[in-house]
Amino acid sequence: MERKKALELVEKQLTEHRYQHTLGVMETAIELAQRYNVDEKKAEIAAIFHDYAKFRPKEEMSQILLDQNMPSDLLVHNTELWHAPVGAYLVQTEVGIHDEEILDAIRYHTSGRQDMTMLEKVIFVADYIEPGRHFPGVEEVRAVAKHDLDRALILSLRNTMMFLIKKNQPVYPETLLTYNAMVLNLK
Ligand code: DGI
Ligand code: FE
Ligand code: FE
Ligand code: FE
Repeated sequence: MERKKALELVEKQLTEHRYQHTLGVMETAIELAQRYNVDEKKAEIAAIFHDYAKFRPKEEMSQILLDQNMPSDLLVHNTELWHAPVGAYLVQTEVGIHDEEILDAIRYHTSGRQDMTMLEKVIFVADYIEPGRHFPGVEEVRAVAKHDLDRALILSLRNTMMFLIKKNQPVYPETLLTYNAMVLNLK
């Protein structure tokens, strides 16, 4: 799909702020894809659609999670986790994107998963470091992403988990499993 068409479709789903975030993720994902030899076109499309479901009503998202047999433990965890798998589903059914690599990059962009593909890592890290992000620690992750995508992913997972723990919030098991798998694989 052409970039212009994809952006038109996603803009309708998002607030202006979230659309600007999406443009930042797109630019950053393309840069990372070039740097780490990942398919740029797939990175562009996955980035454009990664937050497609962000503003769907919670009732619609939980219904899709149930109907589509998505991991049921998502229902008891933070609702922020839902838009990723629901987005993968809606991008397939409403937008007609069927590329499994792109859909997986959308599906796992919030929780992460063990054995992430390079495209999944690019989207996850781009989402965290795009120029519109301003939280503590983001500069370090931006710097590390210039030479080591795995370490940048570990840092973003660590920061996210620490942020949740400091707020007395649960950590979705898949996020911790992603962190553990990445650290165990570090060379
Ligand atoms: O949709 P975005 O805001 O662009 O970013 P995202 O899809 O990565 O969502 C991140 C939010 O999800 C972040 O504010 C933390 C929250 N969250 C809640 N529980 C978890 C979680 N993120 C992860 N990775 N794991 C959790 O268990
Ligand atoms: Fe998201
Ligand atoms: Fe993220
Ligand atoms: Fe995002």
